[in-house]
Amino acid sequence: MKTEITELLEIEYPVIQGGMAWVAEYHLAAAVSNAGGLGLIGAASAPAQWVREQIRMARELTDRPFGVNIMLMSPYAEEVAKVVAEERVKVVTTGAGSPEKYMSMWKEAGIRVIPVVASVALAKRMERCGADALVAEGCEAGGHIGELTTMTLVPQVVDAVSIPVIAAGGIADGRGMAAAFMLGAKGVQVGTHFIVTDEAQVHDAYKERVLAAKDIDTRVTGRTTGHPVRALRNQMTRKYLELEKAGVSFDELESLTVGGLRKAVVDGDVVNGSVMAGQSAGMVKERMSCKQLVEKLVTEAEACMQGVRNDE
Ligand code: TUI
Repeated sequence: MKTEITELLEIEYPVIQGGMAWVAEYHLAAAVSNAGGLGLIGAASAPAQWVREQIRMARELTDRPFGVNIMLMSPYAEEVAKVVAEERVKVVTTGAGSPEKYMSMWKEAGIRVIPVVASVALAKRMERCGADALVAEGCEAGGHIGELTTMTLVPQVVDAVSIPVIAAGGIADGRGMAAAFMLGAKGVQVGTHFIVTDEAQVHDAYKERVLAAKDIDTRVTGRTTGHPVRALRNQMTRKYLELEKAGVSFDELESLTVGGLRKAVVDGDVVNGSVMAGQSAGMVKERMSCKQLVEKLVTEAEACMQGVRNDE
């Protein structure tokens, strides 16, 4: 399946795995890249040395291109930005901010830079400062989100820039992938479904919670604090939303979520932890390998697009 994204990234299929904090480590990234997509190591809030080790371990498992996602709110963002340049990682994606100040360093290192954006304004700024492509992430996604849905964000970003756009948020099967192409995207980024893959080093309780999720099971905490985060509902989200409604301080709210993602992913505490997942969790019903998931997405999307043609 050739698109501007497969050409740019030198990959087989235009499927990028989300750079999910704690979930996207080197086993997952290498498995997705070996399956013909683009695997990402999620640097999240980890120190630079951890990221360097992850890059090197991924290289032991795959000869194919993979990337690193840099979470720009991380206290280590600057050091991690240098590490990916030193290691000459093939692709960098960024989230939760603007990577403008690192752009020239990355371009000089020959890195393909793909910022994740949630608005047209940031998309245009990123194109001006040299981004090779963009991920337009709608608020169906899990974790830290913007305001617009994928359905409305993707076409507006596509119209505003001339670099290729990858759609993210709410995409978990070939129908979603085909729909993204209809909106003008040249690839998709999938997060939630990769959580339940065999290669994802995620506590089984987290995987089971995603597999059991119903359509209306996600909640967004932090809308009032300026840090909206989507996760599966549990005791933590219930408490957070109650306190948020009562107008308690930012620090008090934050104390509920500190270390919460680690608690869920590593310890399997899906009651008090932060079980980040997108709205597509309701469609994720089956465990499979990364290879099976990438191939399922592509085969279904192709069948979908063929079906549309046959209906004409
Ligand atoms: O970054 C994400 N998703 C994330 S980051 C994350 S780590 C975290 N952990 C605990 C609490 C909070 C975060 C979990 N999920 N997605 C990409 C994304 N970026 N979504 C939205 C944005 C975004 C939002 C505003 C990007 C830029 C922006 O404004 C920047 C500017 O300067 O205009």
